[in-house]
Amino acid sequence: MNINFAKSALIEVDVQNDFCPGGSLAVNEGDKVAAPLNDFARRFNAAGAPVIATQDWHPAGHCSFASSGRKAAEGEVLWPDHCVQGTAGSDFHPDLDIRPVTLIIRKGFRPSIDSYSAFFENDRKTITGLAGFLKDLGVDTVYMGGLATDYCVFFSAMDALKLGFAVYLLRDAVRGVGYPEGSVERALSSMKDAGVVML
Ligand code: VGL
Ligand code: ZN
Repeated sequence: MNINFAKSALIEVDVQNDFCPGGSLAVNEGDKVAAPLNDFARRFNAAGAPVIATQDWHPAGHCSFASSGRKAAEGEVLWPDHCVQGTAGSDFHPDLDIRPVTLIIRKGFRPSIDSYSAFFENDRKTITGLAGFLKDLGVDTVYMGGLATDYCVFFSAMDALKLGFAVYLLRDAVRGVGYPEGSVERALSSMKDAGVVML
């Protein structure tokens, strides 16, 4: 694969303990994304290209937790408590090599807005600042992997396209939640239809 490192960035989405086996919102084989991502991250780093890791970073009692007692809106999923700021579950998985990471974007820290995407929170207006960072560096292409295919990876990839980036999804470096049934397949086909290139 020929990567133009001068204009590309790698985005590693939410490779955190709570999304891996043993975590509170465990994704099947979630830990398996670390090895292929490490490979890419080392290559990007050696070439001087940015490597971004995102971190789901919720305050206790966050509105996305079923334990908050809130009623889910139509089509909304509430989750078990996960990635609470500063807990072991919110740490990057120990298999993820964070040495090549040049920027960590934390999201979902506002008590009453959830944030799946690395670019916009779920109100679709509040920005994380990642687009500005990438554009400032002259990046026009993003390579992406991580967790979960059907939530944070999906929304990040779709937003990246809308923001004008070319998007490559590292297929062996993503795993999905699979709830509701079929959500991984739907996410993959929507991404493909929208123009995400599968690698
Ligand atoms: C995620 C559900 C809740 C994800 C984050 O990283 O895909 N999913 N919070
Ligand atoms: Zn979350």
